[in-house]
Amino acid sequence: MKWQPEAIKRELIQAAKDLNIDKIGFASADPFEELRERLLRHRELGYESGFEELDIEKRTDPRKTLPEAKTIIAIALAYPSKMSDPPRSEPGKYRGVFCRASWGEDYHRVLRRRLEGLKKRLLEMVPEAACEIMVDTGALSDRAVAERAGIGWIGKNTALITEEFGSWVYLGEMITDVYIPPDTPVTEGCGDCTLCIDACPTGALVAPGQLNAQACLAYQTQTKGFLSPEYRDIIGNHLYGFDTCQLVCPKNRKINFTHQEEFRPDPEKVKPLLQPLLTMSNREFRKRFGNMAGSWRGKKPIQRNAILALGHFRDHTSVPLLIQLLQEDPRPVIRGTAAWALGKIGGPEAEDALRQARDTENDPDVLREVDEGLMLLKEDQRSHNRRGLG
Ligand code: B12
Ligand code: SF4
Repeated sequence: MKWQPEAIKRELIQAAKDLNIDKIGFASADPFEELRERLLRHRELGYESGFEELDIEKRTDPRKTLPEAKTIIAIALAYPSKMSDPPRSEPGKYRGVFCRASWGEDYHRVLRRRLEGLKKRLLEMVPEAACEIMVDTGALSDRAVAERAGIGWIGKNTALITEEFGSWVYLGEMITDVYIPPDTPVTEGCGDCTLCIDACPTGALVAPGQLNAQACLAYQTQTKGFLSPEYRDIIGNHLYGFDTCQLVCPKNRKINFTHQEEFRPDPEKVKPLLQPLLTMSNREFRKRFGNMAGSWRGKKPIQRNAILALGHFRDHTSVPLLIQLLQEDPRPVIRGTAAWALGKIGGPEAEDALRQARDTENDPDVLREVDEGLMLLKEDQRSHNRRGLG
């Protein structure tokens, strides 16, 4: 039997329900002309993160991936925004946080499994169909696809926002050469609201719907080198990703869907104690965090951010550990960041260790951080004296 396009669509919508997919939409596979212009401007302005596909033609023309492409099937899966029983940060037991998009099992795997389920159903109907699945790491803009497929609309914070789940959704798609009637985009918008733009601590939302990714803290938590000084105080205890522009959004108010079991957070993993992170072996890291989306950049950025967080909390109990890192860690980024945190925390042991490092350290980047640490200590002492505490 030959399936008609409308019937294929109906069957896939039913399959999506059976597969526990929260939203499904269908879009034509025509090139994304407006997006191409937007991406070119974005690149010229230096707003890219470097994590995007480089080839703009490939990013905007599905046929560069699948030459006979006719349809893109877009899906969205809701993830939780709240933890039921979050562990508390307390002196000596301070904790870091992973963003919500890193809660539970890595969403790339989860969405891919769901899309494989849809592909199987499509192949039962059209055995000769060609299909290409993408989740995040594919060439296309998942948001632009989801918008065209009527899954939601793009907010001023650049997120794809759905009516039911707010922006707490992951996106994925499957390009196919099978024609399926497309859906129409949603017309809702932000109206006069500018809460996300006002709340962004670095001004990364340079215009409605336009993000300078280089200034976005979500990006900055994922870099592998030293964190630029301007972000060190605002990064707080964020170990991976950043949610502020979604947390302030009224479209996300009271939205917390926990029905996707894979995304339920393990509180000890997504809000882990900071100090134990610093001495973790690669093996321990992979075992504990390897199945989370937030582990994709490896152990070093997480450890660097954990050190910054200890500095942020001024956790005196972490001084011996930070001194050990400053003296022994083979990675300059870790030694240097430890020096900065020691300067931030202060105290005689921290000062001695920094002075000693001044004589023993050879790496120029680390030496710069040691000097910065000593300067922070001096500033702190001066302000103590001014307040009559010295
Ligand atoms: C690179 C990247 C990043 C970079 C840059 C993000 C960015 N906004 O450009 C960094 C590391 C900063 C990042 C952060 C995050 N990311 Co990210 N990221 C991506 C990735 C791989 C590519 C995005 C990209 O090409 N950006 C360039 C911009 C120009 O394109 P775009 O955002 O895709 O689409 C824009 C255009 O379509 C444009 N547009 C089109 N028409 C029009 C019309 C008008 C009038 C306007 C104004 C704009 C406009 O607006 C869209 C939104 O910016 C996608 C996966 C993918 N393959 O698409 C995930 C993705 C966008 N990220 C995702 C998530 C969850 C996040 C974080 C929430 C994670 C976190 N908590 O830290 C944050 C959110 C920060 C933010 N406000 O964007 C989800 C978003 C889901 C959703 N509901 O929107 C995606 C889709 C991954 C997925 N498959 O689920 N990310
Ligand atoms: S906070 Fe306001 S402006 Fe920003 S995305 Fe949400 S509704 Fe739009």
